[in-house]
Amino acid sequence: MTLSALLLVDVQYDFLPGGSLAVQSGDEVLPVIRELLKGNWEWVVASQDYHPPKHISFASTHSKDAFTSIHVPFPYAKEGEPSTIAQMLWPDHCVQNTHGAFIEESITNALKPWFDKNRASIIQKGTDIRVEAYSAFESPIVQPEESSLGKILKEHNIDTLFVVGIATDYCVRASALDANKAGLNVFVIKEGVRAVGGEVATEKVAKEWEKAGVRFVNFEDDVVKA
Ligand code: VGL
Ligand code: ZN
Repeated sequence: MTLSALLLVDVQYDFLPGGSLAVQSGDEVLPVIRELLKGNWEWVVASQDYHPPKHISFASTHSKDAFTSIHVPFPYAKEGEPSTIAQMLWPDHCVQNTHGAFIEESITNALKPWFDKNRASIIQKGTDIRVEAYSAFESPIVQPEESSLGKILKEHNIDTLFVVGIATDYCVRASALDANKAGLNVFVIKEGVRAVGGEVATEKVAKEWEKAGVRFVNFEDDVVKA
């Protein structure tokens, strides 16, 4: 038997139109996600990018321009690994306890029945001021299957994960790849994701997913309804 969970990646105000790191057409994922939340899932997880002020990924922290890249120390480097990593710099976004960090209201409301049934969880990430965390599995700090999300999914015998949210080329990309590494069958739903880098970035990520075995499917595909 297949047990499926739905992962909503960072459906937060700062990634939606009007937000500090707004993704073009990001709001188009909202009706798709509301529809999916009417489905029959074993578990629903919402990830929340949740940075402290002065986070390492903020351009302002380094007095640099956003959307440039620098090298920063990586405190979790293992022996023999480089002690610095490339870090893309972003506008301040999803700062803890600010409006931009909230999960969008219609999605929050649609999640309520799942929490009432005790079949949902929120995973906060990027809470360590020193490290970026694109993946809901908190990569690269922990192994995907050992992360809190990995444990939740294992506990509930989930073998299949459907993924939607923002942004395709960062947090959705990393979360889907980590889910695949954790041994799950992973389906990303096209209509339910949008990329910072638009179509070009989406195609690049789609190729990477294909190589890894992550499937990039349409909402109407039978597999989504199953
Ligand atoms: C994300 C950039 C910075 C994302 C989060 O949710 O894809 N992108 N932080
Ligand atoms: Zn972030």
